[in-house]
Amino acid sequence: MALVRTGSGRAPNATVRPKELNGAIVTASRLRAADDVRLPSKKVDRVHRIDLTGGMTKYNWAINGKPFDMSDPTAAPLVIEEGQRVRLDFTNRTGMWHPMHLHGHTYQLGSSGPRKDTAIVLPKKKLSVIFDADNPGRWMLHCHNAYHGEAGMMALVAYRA
Ligand SMILES: [Cu+2]
Repeated sequence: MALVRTGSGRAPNATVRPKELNGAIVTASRLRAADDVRLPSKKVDRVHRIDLTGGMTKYNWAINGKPFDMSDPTAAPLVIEEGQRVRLDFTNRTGMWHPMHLHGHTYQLGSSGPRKDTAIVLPKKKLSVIFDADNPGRWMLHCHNAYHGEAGMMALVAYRA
């Protein structure tokens, strides 16, 4: 437990239990995209498998078994093309949570789930997300646990020129 001061007032007793902690935890699977942001139904043009790999002992966090190479960042991009409907199939092969973040886009969880730019992939679980390739460029896909990202759990998503 920690105490964060944002103004005046007395610190609560160290045994305090905020009543919010007794509520239900809302997970993404219980959320739906609002009508005006839900992706229209469309055939998927490109699928990339994203296996989250590595572990705490060797600290060899990576994607598809290969740590991102900072000295050669464009060496092995996940290629997409403008206009494509893209699906990323995450499989977390590790024993830790990984909040996977894609720059430049928001993806949708399933056919009607929430639009997000970061989604937690639980240990030993799979998660598929879809997005429309509507923002040409080169974008990082990475674990938002910065220690994992810096260790190598990153990839480059690149539009074909
Ligand atoms: Cu991670």
